[in-house]
Amino acid sequence: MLHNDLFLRAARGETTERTPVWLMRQAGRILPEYRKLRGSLSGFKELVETPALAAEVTIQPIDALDVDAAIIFSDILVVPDAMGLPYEMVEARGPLFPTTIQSAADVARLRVADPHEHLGYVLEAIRITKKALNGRVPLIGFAGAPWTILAYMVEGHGSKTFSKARRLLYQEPALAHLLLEKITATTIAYLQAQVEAGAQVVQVFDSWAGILPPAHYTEFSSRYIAQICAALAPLAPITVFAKGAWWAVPEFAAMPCRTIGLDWNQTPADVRAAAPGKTLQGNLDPAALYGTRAQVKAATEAMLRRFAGGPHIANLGHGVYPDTDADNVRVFVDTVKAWQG
Ligand code: 1CP
Repeated sequence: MLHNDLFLRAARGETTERTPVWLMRQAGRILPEYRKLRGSLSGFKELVETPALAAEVTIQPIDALDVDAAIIFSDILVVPDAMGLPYEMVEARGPLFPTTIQSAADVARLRVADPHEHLGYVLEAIRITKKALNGRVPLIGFAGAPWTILAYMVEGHGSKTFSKARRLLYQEPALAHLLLEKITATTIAYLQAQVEAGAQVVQVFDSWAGILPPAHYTEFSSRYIAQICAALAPLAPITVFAKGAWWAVPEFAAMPCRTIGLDWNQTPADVRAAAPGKTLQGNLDPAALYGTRAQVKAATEAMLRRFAGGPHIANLGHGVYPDTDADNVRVFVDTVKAWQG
């Protein structure tokens, strides 16, 4: 039995006594207990691939910040890894793929991964986390959107422009679709397995949505997100967070996702009008947490007012920045909890 089911009810579109709150990237470097554990290991991958440790880190923000949901500690890049394209996490720089996808032969070599065989460590982390949470809060599973995963597989690392990945869409659209189909098949099986293992809500992160022009977004991203939503909707409520793709809201409104995540450039009233009936999640500017405590409180209250009039899950408009003061995160969380909208 869930002791605190506020997040789950809001994610199902039900009204709640107060607005639930969690933060994207809540498990990670903002918490001293995370940095301590991380420092004792060989690297990020060891943490992600050791289920008991991943579960420990997943629960840290529940203890430290008292948020209303846990998100399984993993990364979107475990999917290419499982498909046969391994990543490395370079200290202080981020992800790196030593080999990238450039040709039809490269795509042909990739497998549609079996989550039980190739991502069993995430599923085991979910099972351990669920047991340890013992119903305190719901657990969120996640995956990257196929377009964002393609972007890393083709580019090989983070980038401001992802110009290699975007070049592929112009020069070899059929090849891009073949790759997107393989990623989508893997992602659907992976999210289904996460739900089976105990994830109660799943979120799709399209972090690089905003670098595509709208027509390309429809063709190369949202059509695959729609397939994921159609496959998952009967199993669990789905959240779609597509950073920078404000113009795609009508497309998400037509999908069976329950919640739409907003970045900080979006206006909640506009999204409500374009997606009636959906729960909205977001969208405080992560940089607002660099303010004084009084400023954080005021900015959080202003955000809550903008979401009035429908179901809302409070969050930031993107992941919390690693150099954010954890005390200010607590002010954000406590302000949401005290809000009498
Ligand atoms: O040294 C470290 O500890 C590594 C930092 C780190 C962490 C804590 C990375 C590297 N990934 C993560 C965990 C992570 N990644 C979570 C954990 C759960 C939580 O939210 O608490 C999640 C949901 C992700 C998802 C993720 N990884 C996304 C989508 C969300 C987003 O922020 O846009 C993306 C784009 C990644 C790729 C990635 N992994 C790590 C970094 C630094 C990056 C971004 C690289 C880039 O800028 O391109």
